[in-house]
Amino acid sequence: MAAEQWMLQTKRADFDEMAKFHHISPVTARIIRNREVLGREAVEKYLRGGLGDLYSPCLLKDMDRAILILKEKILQLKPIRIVGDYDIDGVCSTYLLYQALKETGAVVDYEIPDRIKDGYGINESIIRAAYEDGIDTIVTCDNGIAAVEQISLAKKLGMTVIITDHHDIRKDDGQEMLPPGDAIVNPKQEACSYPFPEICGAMVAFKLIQALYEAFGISKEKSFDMVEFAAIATVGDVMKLQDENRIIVKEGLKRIGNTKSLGLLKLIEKNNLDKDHITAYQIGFVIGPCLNAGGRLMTAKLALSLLLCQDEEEADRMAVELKDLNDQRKDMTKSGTDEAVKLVEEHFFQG
Ligand SMILES: [Mn+2]
Repeated sequence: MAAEQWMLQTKRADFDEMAKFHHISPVTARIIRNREVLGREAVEKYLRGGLGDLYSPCLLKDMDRAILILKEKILQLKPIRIVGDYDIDGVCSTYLLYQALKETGAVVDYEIPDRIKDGYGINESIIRAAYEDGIDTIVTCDNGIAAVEQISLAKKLGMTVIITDHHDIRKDDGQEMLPPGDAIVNPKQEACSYPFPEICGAMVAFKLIQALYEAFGISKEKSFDMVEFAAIATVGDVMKLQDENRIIVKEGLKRIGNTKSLGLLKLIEKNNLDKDHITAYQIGFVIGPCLNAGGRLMTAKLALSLLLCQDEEEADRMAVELKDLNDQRKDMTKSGTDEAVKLVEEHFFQG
């Protein structure tokens, strides 16, 4: 096996002094410097950052509004519907919000849009169904920011809409095109001064949960109990592992073995992984694809049922089913690749 090659770019900095100050080797100091982590505080956070170093949820624009509205709706027992998405970030966001809202005593359910049938994100049929079901408030996660017409319809029908998302905002002639939500929590907004906007949808949801728990006097520790799902989504949605993302992934991986989700433990077990030593690689290439197999609506709903499941036998059955679905998808990809290689060879490389 070829040895790894590490390139050490030389930059003008006093590595020895830095190493001494942070109690690290000069080589580590140099690597950190080369990763553009600058300043003593940033370096310390990089090395020893923990959950206490996460940014305050209040730094997100509209967070206070979102919490004010949600708290009132929860206390009035108004029916709330979470609308997620069916990739890994959407599934984790939905799971997080659903668990947290239930914790606060909310009347809540969830829905995942059918991307193949209705296109990406929240759509008109979901809005109409929510209206017919007597839903008072819709909370989106990992989607919603682009749904200008759909949210307008929901408003016209008299519903309250809270948007939580992390996707880029569409612009028309340099103007941001924002949907008419009652609160829009998305760090990509121009008017939002959140220090690190490169977070995934589940992280935005996690921030909302932290603020909500504070409003309900629920301990911060309770929100930390769910950190593994923000970590799984951060890796699965391929976010840069810097700043806050690095902390959440580090802490999430540490805590995954103690997860409250029986379904997640079953999925780890069925894939023959060691729950106490899960790596980012295993999240990205084993656990993630199982929660996301084929990117189909059915799988997303099954994944959510698995994560929420509290029955041992049922969880076992669903974990096996998701693993099988992922194995099938892998086989299909493999035979598709083989087929493509064969085609190219026959058509272009005939001797
Ligand atoms: Mn996402």
